[in-house]
Amino acid sequence: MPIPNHLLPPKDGDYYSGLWTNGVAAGANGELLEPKSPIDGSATCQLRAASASQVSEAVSNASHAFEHWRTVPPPRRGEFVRLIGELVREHKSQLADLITLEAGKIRAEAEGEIQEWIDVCEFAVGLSRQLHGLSIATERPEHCLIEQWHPLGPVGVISAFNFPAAVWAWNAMIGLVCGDPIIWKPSEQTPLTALACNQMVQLASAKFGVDAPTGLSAVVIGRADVGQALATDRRVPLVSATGSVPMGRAVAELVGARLGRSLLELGGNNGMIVTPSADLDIAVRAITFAAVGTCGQRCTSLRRLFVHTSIANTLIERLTSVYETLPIGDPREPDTLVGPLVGEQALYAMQASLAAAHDQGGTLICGGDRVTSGVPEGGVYVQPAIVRLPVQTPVMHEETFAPLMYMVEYESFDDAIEMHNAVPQGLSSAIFTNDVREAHRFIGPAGSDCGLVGVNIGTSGAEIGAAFGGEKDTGGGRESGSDSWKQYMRRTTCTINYGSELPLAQGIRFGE
Ligand code: UN1
Repeated sequence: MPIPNHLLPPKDGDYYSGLWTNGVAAGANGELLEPKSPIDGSATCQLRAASASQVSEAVSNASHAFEHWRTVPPPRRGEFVRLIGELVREHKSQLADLITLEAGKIRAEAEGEIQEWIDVCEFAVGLSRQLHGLSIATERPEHCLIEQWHPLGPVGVISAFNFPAAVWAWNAMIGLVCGDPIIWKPSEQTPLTALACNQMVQLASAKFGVDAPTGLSAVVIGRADVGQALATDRRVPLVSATGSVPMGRAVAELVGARLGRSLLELGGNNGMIVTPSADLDIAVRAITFAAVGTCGQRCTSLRRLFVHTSIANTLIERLTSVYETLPIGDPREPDTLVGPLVGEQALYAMQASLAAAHDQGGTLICGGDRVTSGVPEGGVYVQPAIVRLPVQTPVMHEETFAPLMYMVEYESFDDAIEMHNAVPQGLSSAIFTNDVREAHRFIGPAGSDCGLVGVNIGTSGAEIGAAFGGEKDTGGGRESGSDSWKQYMRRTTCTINYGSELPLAQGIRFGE
């Protein structure tokens, strides 16, 4: 697959640099990386990683850029993000090519991911005129009490391979209008996408002029120690991390130890309840997209299905017939719906979970085998699997990042909710029902314990306008829309005395 070179920064000899700060390659001196395309296992590029000690340089440049950027009026910062959005629209197709190459996403989903970036640009532009505080009633005469929001400082973003552009964009576009420079540690699996994203910001910077310092956007590509360096640096007041629970825990501990802020979007183990009144036509479509889309490699992918006994066999039959005809293969082909897993490790994890489910009394309903014919050689392709279990067993408490969905029957709605909530993770959830009582119980305080709760939709594919994130082991963070922007700013409570007396709060008299 030819890499669209005009999108990427120049190479340093044979290698791409894994360190970009102040708009230039800054002599990365870490190990040499050769990421493989999930499509066919071929090397996508050679890249010299940044070393942990080089993170400090990117943070210094970002801190310097912050000194100016925080003083630029927010709507003008919005103008900068508008320019980025225009460039992304222009390069949508080529950016999507890079996502397909590096993450193995099918075309429609890769374009959808870039659309998510465009959407969040538009949201951020509007937001740039709405970073509002409050005026609060004060108990003192001739006083004024207001809350303001100010830029926070350089924001560290750690992201995963499966959303190599959008997750950074949620953080970066919002952070930029809030007045914060962004230092990004992307996955080592998807460096070209990250470099191309950074190019868009640099191009926008060049158009925008001096108000947008080049240090506003940095990329530091490297191993876990690079993320640790970012998490440890006191000059980075907020670290937003998306990925596994162990990674998030490590980041939170490092950031917490220095009393910084972390924003975590970690694993999901998402469930759906399908009730007797469900519209099975749309349920089957929603389940299929949520369970097999992105080859089951979204944090919002559907992994646990709780189906009422009265409709379990019908639903399983309908799902099986859809699963049997799923076009699996090269994600570049327009008809493919299921592309590759990211690599061999993902296949082993899926096989291990299938074996554990079998040992725990599960029956394989369909799928689970590696596909070797009709797919590009060198990639890891699998048939999405459904396993039926008599009860929710320990394997169902774990997130397996693959197209593997467990199904358990229920009789009472209370049991379904209890099983649904009985896992450590709490990202996304859904119910299919036409019963208004069930729907409201599920979205109510004693219903789903997740951050994302859907009725008659699947668990994946959230819009950018609302807050995105989840509870429990998912980490509690909220990114993207709604009031998530507040995390990228610091709040000041200002009390202004415009009188000539000095009344103290709480009526205290002090030496009068
Ligand atoms: C992720 O998998 O980390 O809701 C993010 C969704 C996408 C984002 C997924 N908008 O499925």
